[in-house]
Amino acid sequence: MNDISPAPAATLAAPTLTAAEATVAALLAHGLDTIYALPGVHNDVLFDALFKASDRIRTVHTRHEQGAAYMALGAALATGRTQAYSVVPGPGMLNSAAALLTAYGTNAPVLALIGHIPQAAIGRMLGYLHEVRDQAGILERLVDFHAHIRTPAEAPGLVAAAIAAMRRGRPGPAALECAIDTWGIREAVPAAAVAPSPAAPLDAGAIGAAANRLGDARRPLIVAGGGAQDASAEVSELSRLLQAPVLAFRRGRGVLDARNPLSVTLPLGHEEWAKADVVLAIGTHLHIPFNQWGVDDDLAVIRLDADPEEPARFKAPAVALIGDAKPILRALIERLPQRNRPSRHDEMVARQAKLRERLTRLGPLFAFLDAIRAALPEEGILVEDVTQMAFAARVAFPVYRPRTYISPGYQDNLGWGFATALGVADARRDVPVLALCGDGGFMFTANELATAVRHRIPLVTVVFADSAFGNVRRNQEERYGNRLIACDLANPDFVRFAESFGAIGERARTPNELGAALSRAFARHAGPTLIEVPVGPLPSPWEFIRLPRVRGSQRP
Ligand SMILES: Cc1ncc(C[n+]2csc(CCOP(=O)(O)OP(=O)(O)O)c2C)c(N)n1
Ligand SMILES: [Mg+2]
Repeated sequence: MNDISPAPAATLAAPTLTAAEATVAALLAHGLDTIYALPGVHNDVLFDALFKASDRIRTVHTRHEQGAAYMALGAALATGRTQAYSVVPGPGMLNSAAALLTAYGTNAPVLALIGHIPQAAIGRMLGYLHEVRDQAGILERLVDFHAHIRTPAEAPGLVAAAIAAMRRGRPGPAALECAIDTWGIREAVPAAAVAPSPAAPLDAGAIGAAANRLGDARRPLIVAGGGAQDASAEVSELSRLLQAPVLAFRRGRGVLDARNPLSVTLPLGHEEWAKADVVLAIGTHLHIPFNQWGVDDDLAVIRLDADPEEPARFKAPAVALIGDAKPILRALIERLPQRNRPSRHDEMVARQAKLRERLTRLGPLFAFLDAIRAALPEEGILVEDVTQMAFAARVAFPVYRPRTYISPGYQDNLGWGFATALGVADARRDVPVLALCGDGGFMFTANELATAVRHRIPLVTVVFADSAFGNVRRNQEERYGNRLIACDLANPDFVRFAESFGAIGERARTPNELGAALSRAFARHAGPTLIEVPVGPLPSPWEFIRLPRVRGSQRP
């Protein structure tokens, strides 16, 4: 992990910089213009360097380290660009760890800049402030690339190596540590090297094989995951040529516009999986289809993934395409045998209408989602927390564009939503952003309302307040003989809570009231708004999500 070639020797012309200044200069050279951060003595010199560069890089400080890391994560997921956060070692680093874990799970390029105890004391357990056993070892488990800045001269090279590693193969987070007494060392520093990102060569043989399989397919299906987000045009074209439905659950939503009848969520995707003969899976673990719906030898699964190890993890693929989805799909489309397929438009329109009819069984879940969709402009971004409302949204909320539906993916990390949405809204101040939260999840990072007010972040947060970890409560009711434990919640008055921070607070009791409150908030687009929606027990969305095995007999 530390196999970084040393930075080139400084020339006489190189300016003298502190390690902190060199690190900030390297961030700037890579186009970063914001750092989410919470200060402390270990990083004072870094913050001083950020002060001096504040005309070029904004420092957005939060009220807890998890807020800083989630904001960087949100900004990365919304933009696809590298984002950074900085926190103190030990407790600061650990406070940010769940966000780093979720950045790993969502392949988000988040760079963590973590302080450290004095260089000479590392590993000696002398009881220094914020000392933790083997901080590097902890970080190495959470990220793919980790390094330690030991001198100013090596800072530019290490920043460049971290950023290159975050883009190479399967993208993801990286961490750089620097000791309290290293940040301020001054020496000649070479100019910040900008990491080139060479395009990976395409495997023409594999692309040709995939094109032939798909061209011959009787009933092809495309499954889009987070790795397909930047290949929306290509996925859409391939879907049209093959008349193949595109299934997305969480992180692939919006890759194919939901207004296209070939765009499907789990219920129709499940029906398609049962009948498909060839599946093209793009940037997804295929976790639900493989583990819940089953797979057999009559189904040829073509995997396209940035991670060369991913395709064979569960079952050897028919064809593996390794690399970025966009150029590979472009080449695949060019190689696709010409074949006129009958349009599935009318069939899919009818099936979509039937499904929407069934989804109305979700009652208030469906009606509130409908009101949100009507109020949120098509370029608006929805960030889901882990709540019944979001579980329903995954199957019932239409998403029109890529990167407009932000989900924690397989971590399903309760409480990430509000702070992550703050990062989304900070990085995309040009579009409306909505956080969809339950009362349980919102309170994980509700303190960051202060951050939203301080930095005037125009986020609109909807809190569905059922005074419960409602999803947990339903499980206890249905599966554990109604033995309710640890699931009831005492809430603040969320409207007054928001107002006490200087945010706008509103209460909406019906879908109509919610729609009106949302329209007012989006029109204001200034500072944070919190809308409380008091609800009772909600209908279960799980019949649309937990679907039965339809292929193969073996359990995995
Ligand atoms: C970090 C984390 N802790 C716990 C859970 C388990 N969990 C999933 S949903 C849920 C309840 C969420 O409550 P709330 O946000 O109020 O939404 P509701 O279910 O009431 O709609 C819990 C505790 C989780 N997914 N992630
Ligand atoms: Mg709740």
